[in-house]
Amino acid sequence: MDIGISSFVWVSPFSTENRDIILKAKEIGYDLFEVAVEDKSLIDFGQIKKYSRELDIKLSVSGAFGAERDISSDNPEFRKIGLQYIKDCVDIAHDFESPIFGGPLYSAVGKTRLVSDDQKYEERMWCLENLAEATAYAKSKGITLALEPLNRFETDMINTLDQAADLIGEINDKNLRLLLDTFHANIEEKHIEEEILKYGDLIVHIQGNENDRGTPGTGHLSWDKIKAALAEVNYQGAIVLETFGSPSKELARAASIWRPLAESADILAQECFEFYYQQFKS
Ligand code: LER
Repeated sequence: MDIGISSFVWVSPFSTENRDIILKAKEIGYDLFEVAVEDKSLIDFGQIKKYSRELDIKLSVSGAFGAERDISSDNPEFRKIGLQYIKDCVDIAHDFESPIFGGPLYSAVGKTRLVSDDQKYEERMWCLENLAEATAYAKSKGITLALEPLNRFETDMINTLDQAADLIGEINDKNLRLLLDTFHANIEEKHIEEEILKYGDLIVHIQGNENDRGTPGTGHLSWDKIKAALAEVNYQGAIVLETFGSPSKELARAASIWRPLAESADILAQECFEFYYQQFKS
């Protein structure tokens, strides 16, 4: 199992100027660096790819879905922008030789409303229409989209793996699969390990976050049960730390990160590596 770390731990938004954090991740011992794509214009993707190859560290790609990148929006322009953003990130993943592009593809982070059944249905139809096109595009590039349930405080659409599996089932394409973020699952699932056993064949990427989004292994997640369940389903993907060392423009209010979650990003990165390595690689 590859162990990785998200650019979000150190910076938001990630830019070419921050490329030294890739070196930090490599020096700590991570196998993989996850580039959170907030603003494409800030990133020289060719340079980042070249640098990661020189360092011999893998890359994965995650999305930042703000209000204007919403394939379920009642604003057709935002749906169009959201679909194009997913396609652009698929191209980036292809260029980076990342097998996946992951995130809450289905809606904007922070969109939480009590809406009528009719509106929910209409938004789901827009979502499915665009998700089908995005999945077909990802398939054409050999990339798998990894759909991430978020907790109820960050989305009103897909909170559980059951709901995600239903949406994936409606598209019914092997290039649309599941991203398990254990921070969100800790809020929405009764037993994370049982959901892993239930959907192990759909889970292609894991963001292994603690219950407080602090250092993994220091909170109350049942990591031994998670490890055993991943072994039982023969999980072959990566596990990546995704927490926020600094508020993200796209996700700030939604992710509600209002205090430091560790002594420093560097200490969090080091301590997470030590935990991940002991838990998942030794
Ligand atoms: C936000 O809480 C989150 O987990 C991110 O992966 C969403 O893009």
